[in-house]
Amino acid sequence: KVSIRIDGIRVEVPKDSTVLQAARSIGINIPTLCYLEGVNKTGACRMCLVEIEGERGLQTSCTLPVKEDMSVITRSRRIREARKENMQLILANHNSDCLSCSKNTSCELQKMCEDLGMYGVLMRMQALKPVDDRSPCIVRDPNKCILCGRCIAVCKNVQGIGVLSMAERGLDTEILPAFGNSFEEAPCIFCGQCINACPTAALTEKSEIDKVWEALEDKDLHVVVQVAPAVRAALGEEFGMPIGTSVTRQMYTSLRMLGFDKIFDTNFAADLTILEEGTELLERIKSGGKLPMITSCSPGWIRYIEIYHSDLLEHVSSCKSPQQMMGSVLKTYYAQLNGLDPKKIFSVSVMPCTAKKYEASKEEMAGDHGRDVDAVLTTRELARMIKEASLDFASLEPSDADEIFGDYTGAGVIFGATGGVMEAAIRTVADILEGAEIEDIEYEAVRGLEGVKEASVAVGGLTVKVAVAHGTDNARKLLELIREGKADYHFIEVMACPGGCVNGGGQPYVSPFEREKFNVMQLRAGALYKEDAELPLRKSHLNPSVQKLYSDFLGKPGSHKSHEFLHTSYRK
Ligand code: HC1
Ligand code: SF4
Repeated sequence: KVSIRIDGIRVEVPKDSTVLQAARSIGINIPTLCYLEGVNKTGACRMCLVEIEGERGLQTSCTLPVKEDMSVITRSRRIREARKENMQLILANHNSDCLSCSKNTSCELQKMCEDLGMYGVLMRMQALKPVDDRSPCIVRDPNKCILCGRCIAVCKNVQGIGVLSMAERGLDTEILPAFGNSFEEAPCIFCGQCINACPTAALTEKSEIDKVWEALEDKDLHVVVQVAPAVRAALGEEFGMPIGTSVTRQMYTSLRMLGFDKIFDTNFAADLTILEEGTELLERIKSGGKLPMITSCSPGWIRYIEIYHSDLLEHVSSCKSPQQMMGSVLKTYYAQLNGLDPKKIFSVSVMPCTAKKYEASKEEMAGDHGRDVDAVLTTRELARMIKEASLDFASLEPSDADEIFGDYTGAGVIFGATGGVMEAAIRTVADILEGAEIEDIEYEAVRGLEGVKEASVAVGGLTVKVAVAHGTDNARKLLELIREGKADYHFIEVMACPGGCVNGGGQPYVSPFEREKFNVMQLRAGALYKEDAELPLRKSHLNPSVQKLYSDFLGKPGSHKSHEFLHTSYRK
């Protein structure tokens, strides 16, 4: 420990702290736009300036290590003026059209202007630079970028990808994919982690809200919606509810009030995925197929392995993701069942993810019926639609999803947290291997936020070895083990985003202060595990509606029809 003084207050902090961290530990929230705990540590924005007694210049507290007995001053006329001057420089290069900006009221720059009292400062940029909306998922507006570097840091240090960098100099400086490429060419995996790290609206998802409103208003279309597991664990945050509040049944009501004809749940398709994937795994084990088999539900992850490790693609399960399985089943079986023309069904999904927009647009995710999924909204976009429709979300009466594609088990719910797909798979595979109903179904070893998790489960005379990775940099570690022949696992779960879908690139924005105060991933995951524990059925193969889909339409898991509608192939 080191003892220092901050504005005259004695404080003891760990010796590897920065002055910024020390100040925050006693409730002095020194302002900063570039620092993001665990992600980005720079002195780029120069808002966190402090004085050190006995030293001359102002220093950036985010990069300044504490020293025994140092005396820090965080507020003085000099500091206030310097911060304001720096803010003026930022604003001279920022399109401050706050009222019509998608980050209005959740923008860190806006809030900091208010905190600093930047009243009466004229904010007008000279000339606007072109906005890059060439990718299917991410829009980059250089006129909103304040060059904080958080997006560069999360892409490189957290995801291990590194497609973003600073280009040009002086007033022309921009952060963008190398050589001015589009995100698609970069190549970016569309995980959207950079969007979540951005303090302003320089990076946002490509909105499909208008497309969905248009479909909802088209009397000729039958508009169905599915909602991903992780959405329910975070949507409430957009309406002021605490992080970790589950809003499943209010969410269904809101979708009905928005005008969707049927409300379905991706959790149903998650159960379906377990049957297909579990069957594929057992088949690979029995017949000496490629092992370890790796999950295929996270589209950011699929794009990552397709682009960066395509030599290992044979390890990936051929299952489409639950989003796409649901889309495909709705335009075939559901259409048949209800005498609907698949071309008149407009299928929407609500996802915690930006890469799902790309997944739904892939050529291989369509058939005679057209696209499996016609439009993908992020959790944030759904919240915006609810606000546009003036619904008082918190006071909506809870209701249920529609039969039969709204029926699910606890195994489907936990897909949204890292380790959840694996746990769901083990619950089913273990019962099949054991030939009996196993009662103890909480597989704690695959839960939690460790980067790479391992477990082995002894069932039916076989020891099934599994591993789980979340965040592509952790996935890379497992891929390297496979390449070196050192990965003797049967099954690996990979999710592109750290924490899994609960922390997807389409989830509600969390401010840096909330990130420091709460374990956001754990709280959101907790909401899913709680819902799982409260459900009467918690194993995918026990879902009676999935059983009905097999008996009426698909035959059995892994059948010819399943392969036609529920499986896919990959791009080398
Ligand atoms: Fe996910 Fe999935 S869990 S990928 O993380 O397999 O996005 O929530 O919908 O498709 O079910 C995301 C979440 C989601 C799929 C499922
Ligand atoms: Fe990097 Fe992901 Fe952002 Fe693409 S979406 S630039 S891969 S952080």
